[in-house]
Amino acid sequence: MTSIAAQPYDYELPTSGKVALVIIDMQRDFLEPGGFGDALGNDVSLLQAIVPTVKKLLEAFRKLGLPVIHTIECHAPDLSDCPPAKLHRAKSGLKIGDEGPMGRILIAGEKGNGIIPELEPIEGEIVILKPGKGAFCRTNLESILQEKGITHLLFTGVTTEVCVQTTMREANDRGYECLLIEDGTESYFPEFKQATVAMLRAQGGIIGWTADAESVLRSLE
Ligand code: C5J
Repeated sequence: MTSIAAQPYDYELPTSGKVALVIIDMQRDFLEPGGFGDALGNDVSLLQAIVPTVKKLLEAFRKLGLPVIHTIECHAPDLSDCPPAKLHRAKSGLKIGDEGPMGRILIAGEKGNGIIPELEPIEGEIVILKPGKGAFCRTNLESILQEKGITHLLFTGVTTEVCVQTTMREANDRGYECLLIEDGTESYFPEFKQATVAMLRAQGGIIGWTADAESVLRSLE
């Protein structure tokens, strides 16, 4: 077993096959103009910074034959899986299901809802379609992890304080050993990212560990 130099202390890696890279919601809807993030009034260009790092991690996992899990925040075209509380939350701009420049906002199968081309999943990788912020909510993620014997999850993606943090908390409560890759996650609000990193690893790693991509990559070599 090797370890990753992490905070608040080193993270022990299990034997290969039990660790997975989780890439949360790297979708056009959050990273490109005309999608959901843009409709909520955010500067989506801020999220582009992590694309090369996530790509590097993805390529390393692929090369080593380690499992990769992609998530996509989306809803059915009839919005039957979108609670009114989520649908009516935004006060202005395009809402979930509205027609936007990249198709209907946050609707499965629309161009804007897809994962950005640089990180497109390949055959054999797990893709979780999720209607909530957390990837365990109304999905089969937990049974997939159990079936594959995955116990350790390394998190990347967007946004740090919403879908990434929610999923990491859900995973922690289910007994998974979670690590957030700091330069592989981003927020529309730099101060929220910073606060999330600090709160996850506070109190002896109450939710998990954090480390940079280089430390992760070095330990996988
Ligand atoms: C949000 C996400 N922020 N992927 N989704 O609505 O973080």
